[in-house]
Amino acid sequence: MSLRLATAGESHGPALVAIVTGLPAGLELDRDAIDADLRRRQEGYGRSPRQQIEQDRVEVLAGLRHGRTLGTPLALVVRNVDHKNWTWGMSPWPPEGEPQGKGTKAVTLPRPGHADLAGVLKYELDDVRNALERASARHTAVHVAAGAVAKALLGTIEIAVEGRAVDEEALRARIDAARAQRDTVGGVVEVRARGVPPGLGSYAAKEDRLDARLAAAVMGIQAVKGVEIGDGFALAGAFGSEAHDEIRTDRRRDTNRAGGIEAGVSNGEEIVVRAAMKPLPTLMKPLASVDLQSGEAAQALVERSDVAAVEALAVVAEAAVAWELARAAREKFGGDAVGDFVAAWRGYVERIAWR
Ligand code: EPS
Repeated sequence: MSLRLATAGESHGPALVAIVTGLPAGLELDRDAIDADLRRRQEGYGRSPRQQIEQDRVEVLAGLRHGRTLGTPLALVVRNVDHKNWTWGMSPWPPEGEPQGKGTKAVTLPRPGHADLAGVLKYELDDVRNALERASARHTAVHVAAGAVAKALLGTIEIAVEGRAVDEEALRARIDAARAQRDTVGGVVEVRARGVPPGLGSYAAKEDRLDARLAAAVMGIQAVKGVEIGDGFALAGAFGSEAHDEIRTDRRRDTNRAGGIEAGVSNGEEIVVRAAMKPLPTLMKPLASVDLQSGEAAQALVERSDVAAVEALAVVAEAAVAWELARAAREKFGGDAVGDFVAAWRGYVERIAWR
């Protein structure tokens, strides 16, 4: 049984869309819980005025009846309220009438660090907007909605996932300093998953390894440049005697340097994933670039943007980790109905006597 996610949507287009397949039937979803995660993603310190325009809410178009999944594809939508200012500029069909609102002029000033230059070269675009709209982290909203569904599934087998920004106070001071200098900053987030039984993921093939899958899921989030599991990079400088988590007679550990994963398989300890986010590439004091139309030196595009989105990343990374753990749990415990899924999990944790 395999959980799959497909998404679509541009930052200033009509809506963001996700289709989730592979959910068991009978899973109870809570609209308020999904919307609460969407709100958490929007609330972080240092966000752009865009977050006052958007009031992200999930709509469900298919796969759910009276709050329970049908075991059929689940279709989720998050509307872009700001689209009302871009109806001409981001019209899916050739726009009618005079150009009006935002996005009417082609963008030709690629920002170092964004998708702009690689996008126009790769896809033969004459407007940077055609690259940046999909590359935008706006799109993470719908991943958070899907992550909330994954967390509901994980909740049935007593797994809880939580993300947070590391050193929040220092981070906020850095954000204030960056804003004053019309600059941007990044930061580090950490996601912890409690209650993960031993045995999710597999060492049988590298693409099955849970750490590889979590790293890919988190690295796939906009602006993430580094991911570590447990003590990660610090382990490279440690002696073996300082690096591993000794096994007690009850098969648990007193330390968790491995971050809950050994040989690509969960070991029953808390899973700990950290991600490093680079500073955002839209600077109000722009970096050097080229005007793609004239070929002349120019300053990069300046448009409304965030100073930092680290606190948002904590929520998005939480969703990504939850998604990947839910996928691994579906593979291990299967089941067409949620009761089958839970029964398989219960039988397994009883067999290995794990609590
Ligand atoms: C983003 C640029 C900004 C961010 C956006 C991501 O958008 P805008 O230019 O419309 O202000 O606010 O993030 C979101 C809209 C969001 O909901 O997270 C970018 O270039 O990646």
